[in-house]
Amino acid sequence: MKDLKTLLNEAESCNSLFENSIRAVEIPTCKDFLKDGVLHPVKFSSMGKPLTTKDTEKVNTAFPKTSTASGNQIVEANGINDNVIHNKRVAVLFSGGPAAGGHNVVVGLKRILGNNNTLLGVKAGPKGLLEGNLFEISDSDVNKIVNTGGFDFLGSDRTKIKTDSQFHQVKETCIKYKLDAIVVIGGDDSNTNAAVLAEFLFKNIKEDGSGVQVIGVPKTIDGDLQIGDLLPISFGFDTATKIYSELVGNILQDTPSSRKYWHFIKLMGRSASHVALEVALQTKPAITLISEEIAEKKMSLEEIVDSIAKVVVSRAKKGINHGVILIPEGIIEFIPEMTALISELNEKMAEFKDILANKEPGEEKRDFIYAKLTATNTKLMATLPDYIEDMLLADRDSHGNLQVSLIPTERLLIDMTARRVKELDTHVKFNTHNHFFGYEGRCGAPTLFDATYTYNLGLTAGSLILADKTGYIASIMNLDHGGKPIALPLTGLLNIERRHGHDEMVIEKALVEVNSNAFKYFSSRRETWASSDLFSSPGPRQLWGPASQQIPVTVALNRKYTSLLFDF
Ligand code: FBP
Repeated sequence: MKDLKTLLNEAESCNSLFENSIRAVEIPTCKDFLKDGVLHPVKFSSMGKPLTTKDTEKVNTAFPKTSTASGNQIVEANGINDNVIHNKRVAVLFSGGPAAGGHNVVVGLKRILGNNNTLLGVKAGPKGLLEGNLFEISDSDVNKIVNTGGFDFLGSDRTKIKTDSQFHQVKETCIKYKLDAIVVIGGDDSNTNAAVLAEFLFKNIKEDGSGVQVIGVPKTIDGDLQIGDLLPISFGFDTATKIYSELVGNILQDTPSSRKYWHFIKLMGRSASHVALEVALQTKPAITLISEEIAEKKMSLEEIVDSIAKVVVSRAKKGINHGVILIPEGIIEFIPEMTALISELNEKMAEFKDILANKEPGEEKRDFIYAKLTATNTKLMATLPDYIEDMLLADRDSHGNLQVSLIPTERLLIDMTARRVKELDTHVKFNTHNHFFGYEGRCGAPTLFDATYTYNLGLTAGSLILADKTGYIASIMNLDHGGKPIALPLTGLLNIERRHGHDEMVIEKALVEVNSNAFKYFSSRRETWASSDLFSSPGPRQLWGPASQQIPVTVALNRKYTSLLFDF
């Protein structure tokens, strides 16, 4: 019999009772990959549907090799691939923010490539690819990481591969490690990078003149990499939103218990409000702001604050001096006057990048930029508190994105709402707390849905490589009946957007649509949720039992599934 200290020591390095139990959970597999119960790679055939955007013609000209090879056709799994070539050397990397289930993509890849091929892990994301920081992944590695959260097995980063010297470095890594393929597990920006790499590595990389295949896998907790039925959701969204829903549900349960606080909760999701909408549908708080609706209705900051304050006052009149308000992380970029300001700031910060690099953050940086802005924007900047101004002037990430997770919008809204509530009714009690739920949700152990989805995405990505495909992103459709492995041509997803002060070909972010089923259902219920406490507290995510099969509510509503459960 082991003593308690020995048992505690043995739990170190991700060996808690929970972690050891989840490793043993069996992962459902799409039937396309199974023959007599044994795992096999699949072959692909065209679904007869090309994928296009408004800029496809220009994209085809810029990406002639991959767009010609794929014909921008969507392909679907079509039978077992008995003809696979062996001895492929495949590298896999994580790119961007972590999302639960990434480890299972690696597990799926390793298992489908089998022992006749080699899987190499790239350490620390795209930067590791540039530096040639790769190692061979073993069976015991994948047995250790299966069903666990995080990206810690490999690490990740946000390096964008864009310069000639970086492309040259990637080529060197491919030659050094004799790579045949690279799998990029990332969001919209990382998959844009995958499209560029696929084109660059298409041929003349190896001695025989052949190229290196590149396959993308759709990851991001933000849920903004989704393409209707073809790519119902990015992985990590389900786990993150269930973790946030548990936390929000707990706070909701506290509010009528302690009866004295309004909680302003900012939820991660850089641009789109999918996370906020999903958590709202799972927990039903008094108020949820949806950035896309604010942009559509052209609501000013003052109007938003006024609408919140009115709910606070009307609940107070019924004796309800508490509530929860959900705020999407990226809201600031959708408020029309702020959109104009941020867009001008982005242009100016790109134009004066070198000068700004030598300016001290704070007053010096602010004064320099103030002088470059239009009068309207200078005036608007001056009305914002310093804690917002400084964050608007913080460095953009390497893809040109404003780092919205650093902007304390929840604090700004509390300050402004408090003033407005006083103007409306001086007797209303308005005690507040602010929270930001973001990093808590990205690395938790994947839900059964994310564990299953990612494993099958890994099987799909590996099959695409063994079928000699390049320039595709793996996907699984029909989540509610069987799951169908498919792949979308990356060039069919690219369109032209203004970034870093100039036009770039990128994958468009999928935003919340105000005419979607999920938004319409939310808007049909929100007044009722605002006027009384009808919240639900969904509790911790389950890996066993009936609740374990639940998929995101927004996905079920938008895809018109007849149940909330996935079925692989
Ligand atoms: P990805 O788009 O790379 O998946 O990252 C999403 C995200 O989690 C956003 O929700 C958030 O704004 C951002 O990453 C935070 O980034 P960082 O980890 O660099 O602080």
